[in-house]
Amino acid sequence: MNENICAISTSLGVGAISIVRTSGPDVVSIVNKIFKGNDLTRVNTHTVNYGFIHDNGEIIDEVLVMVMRAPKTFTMEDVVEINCHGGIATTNKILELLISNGCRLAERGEFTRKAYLNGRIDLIEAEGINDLILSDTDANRKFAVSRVMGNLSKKIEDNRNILVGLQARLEVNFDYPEETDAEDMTHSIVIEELKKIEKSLKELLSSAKDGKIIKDGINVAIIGRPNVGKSSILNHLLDEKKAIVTDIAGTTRDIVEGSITIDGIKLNLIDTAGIRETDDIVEKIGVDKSKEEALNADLIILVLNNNEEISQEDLELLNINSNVNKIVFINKCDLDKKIDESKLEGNIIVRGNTIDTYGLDELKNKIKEMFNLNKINTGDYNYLSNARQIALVKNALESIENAMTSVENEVPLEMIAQDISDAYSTLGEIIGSTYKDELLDELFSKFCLGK
Ligand SMILES: Nc1nc2c(ncn2[C@@H]2O[C@H](COP(=O)(O)OP(=O)(O)OP(=O)(O)O)[C@@H](O)[C@H]2O)c(=O)[nH]1
Ligand SMILES: [Mg+2]
Repeated sequence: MNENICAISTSLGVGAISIVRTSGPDVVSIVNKIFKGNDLTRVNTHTVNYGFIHDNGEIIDEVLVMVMRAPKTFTMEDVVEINCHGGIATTNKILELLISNGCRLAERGEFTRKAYLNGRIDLIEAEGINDLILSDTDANRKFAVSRVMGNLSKKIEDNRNILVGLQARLEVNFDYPEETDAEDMTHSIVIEELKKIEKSLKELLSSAKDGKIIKDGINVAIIGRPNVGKSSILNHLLDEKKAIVTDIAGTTRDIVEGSITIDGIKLNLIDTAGIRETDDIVEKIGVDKSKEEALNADLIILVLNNNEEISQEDLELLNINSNVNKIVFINKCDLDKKIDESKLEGNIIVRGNTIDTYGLDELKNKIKEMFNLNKINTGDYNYLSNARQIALVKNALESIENAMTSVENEVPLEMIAQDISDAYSTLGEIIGSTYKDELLDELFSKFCLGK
């Protein structure tokens, strides 16, 4: 923890400016050794200092150096950041000089890890920081910022506070049963408190899917028989000629992917090979892949041809994955209608074509409705954001439900206290009030270098 670390915090490439960051007890004097300008060991904290980085007198670059003394820094240690000219050679040279003067190259996420271990941020906030860096849509950015600002942490803390209050009140009763001033904890008081937590945790779990949609987007598999216009629909939605379109059935052999955003949410569009019985080995592999995509998607767009009767294959595709949202897009509506829509009863249907944009806006609107994108976007963004958090909330909920069952069965309150304490510590793991080194290694290994 007390080591002096350094890393290039901007992405390494050609750019106007790079930032090399250092953190640790001696970084001010280390940087001072390679800096020509004011004596950095004597400047005020949180100042920007103009000067030069040199290597035994040879000028390496003209720089601005930010000196930030502990504790009001990101890591709560002394932090010095060097703003140098961008480009690979200069930035690497400065990093090299820092290492030869006593810094160690930081591991992935090590600055954030220090910030967490020094108590400046909790684990949810740390994860939020990385998600913010990786966010590629506006919704994702808002979602990550909300966690960086501690909103989800507060929700978890609120529940922990109820639990700790409950524990304290129970303990007074166990320790001083004769104390007449102490509130007599009845089963009904305990159950009321537990119900509040149960409700809050259930809400967190049920809204986690919205968090996943914001973070990962919606995987949309466009499936159907050959030649119905799947690739044309993909191209239309992407507004680019990404997939090859011909009138030869079986044109698309492999999956073709692209993404668009609707209301700030990413749709990962997957165009697939037309599904049919075939002896062609390559096409068969493509067809198998199509079926696999249909099984893994969040939404299937089944494309049918308005100009053809519904075939047995179409009906089979209609039931390919009953667990997933589905929209039937009847394409080629510019041609004569031969399709018998009565066979599609009970399905969400959108009609359109890919000659003009007729139907595509409606398709997007249906997706918005189906996944409640308006609500997700106007929500509080306090969603659980990864499998770790979800698993822990599930465990905590299990302990709460065990406690509730025990209360209902009039089990002595002393025995219920253990479940309450388990729920409390499990919720603590989410924010990282307790942790294991392996967890931190795994979590921070996904971070960018220099963060
Ligand atoms: N009239 C009409 N033709 C269309 C429409 N959409 C696509 N087509 C034509 O239908 C043919 C097949 O289109 P594709 O987009 O390649 O169809 P696909 O479903 O991807 O076909 P495979 O890749 O073979 O499975 C092409 O000749 C397109 O120009 C439409 O809305 N109206
Ligand atoms: Mg195609």
